[in-house]
Amino acid sequence: MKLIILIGLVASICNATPRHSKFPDDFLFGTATASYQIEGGWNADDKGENIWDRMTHTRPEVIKDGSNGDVAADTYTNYKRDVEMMRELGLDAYRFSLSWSRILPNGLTNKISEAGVAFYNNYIDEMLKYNITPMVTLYHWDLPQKLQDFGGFLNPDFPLWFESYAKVVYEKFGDRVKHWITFNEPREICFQGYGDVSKAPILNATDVGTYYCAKNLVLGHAKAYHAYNNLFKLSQGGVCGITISVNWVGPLTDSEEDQYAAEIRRQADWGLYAEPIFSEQGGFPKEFSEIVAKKSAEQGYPTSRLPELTDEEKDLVRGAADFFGVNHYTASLVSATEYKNDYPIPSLYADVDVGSYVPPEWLQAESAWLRLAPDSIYNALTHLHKKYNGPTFYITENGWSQALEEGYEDDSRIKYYRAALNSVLDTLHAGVDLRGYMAWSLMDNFEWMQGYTERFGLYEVDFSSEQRTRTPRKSAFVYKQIIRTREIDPYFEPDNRTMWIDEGH
Ligand code: GBH
Repeated sequence: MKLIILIGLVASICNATPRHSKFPDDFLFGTATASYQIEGGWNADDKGENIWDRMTHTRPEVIKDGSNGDVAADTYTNYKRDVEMMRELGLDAYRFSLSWSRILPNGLTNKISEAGVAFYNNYIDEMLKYNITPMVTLYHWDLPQKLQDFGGFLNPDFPLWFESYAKVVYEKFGDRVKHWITFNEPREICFQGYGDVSKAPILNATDVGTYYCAKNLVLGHAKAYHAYNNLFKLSQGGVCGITISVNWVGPLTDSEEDQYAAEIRRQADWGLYAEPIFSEQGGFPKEFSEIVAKKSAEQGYPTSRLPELTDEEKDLVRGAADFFGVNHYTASLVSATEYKNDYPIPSLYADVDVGSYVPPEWLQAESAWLRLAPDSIYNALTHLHKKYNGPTFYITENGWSQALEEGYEDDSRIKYYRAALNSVLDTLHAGVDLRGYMAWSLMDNFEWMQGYTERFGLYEVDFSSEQRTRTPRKSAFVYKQIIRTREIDPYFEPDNRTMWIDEGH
């Protein structure tokens, strides 16, 4: 009798939150990586130097373990093993990025590297042999150094440089690549690279770096989008979008002040890049623009530190995306008055002027900024869905870090992926047009300023071995099972550590 009551109780708890239980058959499951983080071959053949080569070679002290991506996971030689891992996992898709200076050693199109193009041709063809859909990012942070010498994203010609590079790429690979992403994470490029010191080129122009970069970035994106639409889409039939990092930012309390504070923070974090492209009215986010304009005037600037887009520029950028790529990892709660930090004045976060709080009960990853925040995918995507009138989405990154000692047993990563994928199911159930999910990452790689001290891989990489040996972690088996069955079994445990390739992959 008691047992029956217990079973009934357990069953009713499990049913308490009704879930959309299966992923659609055509939902794209994949993993993601980025060129500088995995490729190595930093000076192979005629590859040109990029800003990460330059920074890690001249300022190794800015990287936690003094390391660099000179060899990384050596995908430049191991690309067939990468594709074998994709087959082991049973991936539908694989997202990776192109190294601009591997294709155009000087950044400009006067010289195209045959060896660089051949490398990507081989990588892509190897995926297609096994029906794995390539999803290609044109820019994941490794700008040709030559272009940085001219100011990089701050040069008004940046949009033209990017458009020319994009045309070369569509021309070379567009017969086989049907999913294009222009930029990975504008905020990390502009704020962290130009407005701060946490990504190359560590410019620390806190006053205007982020904002000038944002303008040229969205213009460059729009030019590359239109180049695809006007010159390639008809014959190649693909889609082109952009990936923006959207961590959930909610109000700490229900008060109007906190809700407004959260909105301002969202406008500064991702609205700067999403609003000009996806909103109906176009241009930079309204309230945040007004704040920056007002502060700039008080600070004695002749014009707002956040430049305006002209009407013509607004028209060029508005609607310039076939899909919205979302990189999502975590969440925070924002307060109008509490938990404020000191920020340099003027700077983006001084402009935003809100406090932010992370509940200690949210499970902490190895990365200081990363926690498992409940329902954060659902919260972020349903918010964007409403705000921007139901665009098509892909989750282009989502993942969890552990310390390098942790090895095979990555139960916290498994917990994170299950929670995230349940949130994806809730998002689908809410009617959001979400077409795919890319786990970050296929394998351990160079984690930017953290070097090799934080590991995001479904596969562990032995960076001390010549072959950069890749070994599946427990999470790899769990993800494989989810992809195969199209559902999340909360109790699934792999039998042993031996990987295999299913028939048909
Ligand atoms: C992604 O960015 C990147 O696209 C990918 O290359 C990277 O490997 C992956 O995340 C994992 O980090 O240290 O407090 O200054 C995710 C967004 C935003 C996460 C900046 C790290 C640093 C916060 N990133 N954040 S802090």
